Amino acid sequence: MSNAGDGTIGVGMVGHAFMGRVHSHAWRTVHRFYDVPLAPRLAVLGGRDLDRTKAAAAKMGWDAVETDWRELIARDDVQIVDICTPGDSHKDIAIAALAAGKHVLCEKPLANSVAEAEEMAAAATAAAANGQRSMVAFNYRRVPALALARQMIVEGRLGRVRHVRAQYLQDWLSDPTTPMAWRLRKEEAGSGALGDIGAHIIDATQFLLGEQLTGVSALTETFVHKRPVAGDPDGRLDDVTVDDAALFIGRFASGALASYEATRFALGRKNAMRVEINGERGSLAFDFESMNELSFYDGEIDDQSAGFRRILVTEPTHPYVGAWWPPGHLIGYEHTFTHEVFDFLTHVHDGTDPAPSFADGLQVQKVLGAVETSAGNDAKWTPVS
Ligand code: SOE
Repeated sequence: MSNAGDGTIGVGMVGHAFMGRVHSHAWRTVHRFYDVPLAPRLAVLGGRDLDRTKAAAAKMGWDAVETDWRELIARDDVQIVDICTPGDSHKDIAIAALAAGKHVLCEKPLANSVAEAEEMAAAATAAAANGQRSMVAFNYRRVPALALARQMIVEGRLGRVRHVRAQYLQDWLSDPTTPMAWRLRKEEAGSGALGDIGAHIIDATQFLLGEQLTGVSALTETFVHKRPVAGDPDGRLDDVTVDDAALFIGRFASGALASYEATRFALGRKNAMRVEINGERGSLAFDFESMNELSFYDGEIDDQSAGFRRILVTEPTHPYVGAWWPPGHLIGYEHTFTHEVFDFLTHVHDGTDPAPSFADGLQVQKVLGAVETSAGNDAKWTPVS
């Protein structure tokens, strides 16, 4: 679906903080590096404050602004709605955009509850019958090294998977004087480290294995219960109402066992999204802080040379890499979002359904819900349902 048949498609993005900035970079660059069937036009930026949204639009290259997302959705120059807001608005914006005939890209996690995610998945399924596409922005699936890992697993290089070990370690909240933020309020974020970064490793591991978690046992903890409100002259403290860290174990449908850790208190770890997978014939290990590398242990090699070897995932034949630089020149975090919008635009043009779908986002939400239920019941084993 492109307006005026000129091979372009209008994007309206709601939210212009961190995710808005990196999504804007993706929409600006994708057709300058990939042969996309539809070139995105950065038509409208949505934000609550007019002056701040105008400044953000000027800086990030958006043509117009709206301070009411309902007006943004209604515009004829918008065919794709990109949701880059906190989770408490995802459902209302996505369902309204789908009802208005738009395609929808929604940041993770899909919603703040299973019930909301169920409504969104149902709306997306109905809209797909009308040719509308929707996708959840779990960008780590589009790190070339993890896309390669998925290919290797599909090719059988690991054989049957027995262990999944995933961590997402950050430390930006380790200092108790770090002020309150929307990510620390349950009514806005839904949960803390669990939904913010735990969602990423749940989606990434289900993507890598091509199957779903069926049950979990979990612990969560809030280490700092009150934080200063930025700019408050009286030094007012506000309540942190989400988890600071989540640890859980899980079982996949195939019987593979999994362990997960999500925390924003791992002092010294800045964005260490890590996955290790052990199969009967091989193992793979990845650390986002070395995002252009994938470690592979080939169990088929049984001589003195056996050991983990580093694959530098920068060859033009590696997933997504060919559009960028010569081997060894590396890419970064922002490139994974360009990969994401490239795939989304291709699916919109081809009339096929992107992944992760809203149904995939619902599955992640069900795992998040099971983790919270288990953690609230002394780590009781809890089915994902
Ligand atoms: C958390 O700080 C955060 O910004 C997440 O919200 C993003 O999804 C992740 O990619 C980087 O860290």
